[in-house]
Amino acid sequence: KTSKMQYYNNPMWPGEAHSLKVEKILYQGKSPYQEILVFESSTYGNVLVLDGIVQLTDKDECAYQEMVTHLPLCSIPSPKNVLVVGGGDGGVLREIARHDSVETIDICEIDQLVIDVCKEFFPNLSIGYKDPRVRLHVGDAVDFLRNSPEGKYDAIIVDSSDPIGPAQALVEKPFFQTIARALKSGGVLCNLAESMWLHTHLIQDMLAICRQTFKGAVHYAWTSVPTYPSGVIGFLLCAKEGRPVNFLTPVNPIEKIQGATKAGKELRFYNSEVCAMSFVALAAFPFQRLRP
Ligand code: AAT
Repeated sequence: KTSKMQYYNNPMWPGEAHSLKVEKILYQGKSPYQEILVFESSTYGNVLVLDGIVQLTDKDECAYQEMVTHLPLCSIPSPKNVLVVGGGDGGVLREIARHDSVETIDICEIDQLVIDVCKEFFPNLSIGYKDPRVRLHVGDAVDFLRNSPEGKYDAIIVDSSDPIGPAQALVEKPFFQTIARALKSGGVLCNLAESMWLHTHLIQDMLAICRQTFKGAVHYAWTSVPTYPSGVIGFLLCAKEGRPVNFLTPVNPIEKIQGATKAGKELRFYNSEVCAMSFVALAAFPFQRLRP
């Protein structure tokens, strides 16, 4: 029922839209937080859409989930306690489970309906919930982090939606402060950080907040995800002071983790070279150069 004008009027990317051919609508519903749509596309497999925005597709989810997970987890020697914010589909859980050193995986997703719908239509992602280390918390991540013990996590991965709707508070300074508090010294954060083509100012604001909040290191990485607006997505990598962290050269490379890339469960996108490449600064978007 959405009109053409609405498609070109999303305030996050005014004047543009990306289209995928729909073969079949698989699910349409409304939770207390958002509108949820799942359809089968002709070229990208099943697609999850929240409030009119593509969150993932079977074809290119690997790029996003592998990067958002392994960029932080490979940057610390032996991650044990990990928290996922958002990520109700389970794809990030699936990727964290590749790390043998991990003992607990907490996930705080606001919307139970996203979890249920993904269990039905995205079995390759929701398989992440089958790992016995996973503990699911359904609720707002802002409250969850406010109440979480100080210094609990080695890594926090913020896999949340765009900052309009339930994820609005997740780009503001108080939220980053609660993340820093919940991290161990030398712990790391990987936060979804939008497109450098579309959200230059938002990224600069988030970088400024993070540079005040995380004294270890703050870096911007980006990768290609064809079904996200402008075809790229960025990540903010932040380290709490306490141990030197070099995000560009993994101290815990995925290639050396036993069982991480077992036959039949190979990674499809991330490796240590892709990691190094993702931090390369572009002349037009010199996010890394603001502070060495
Ligand atoms: N891995 C798929 C990618 C996502 S899903 C983002 C998830 O964050 C959604 O399931 C949403 O319900 C959840 N979420 C949003 N706000 C909160 C909150 N305050 N607390 C907990 N969970 C939340 C992201 C795709 C990015 C799209 C880029 N354009």
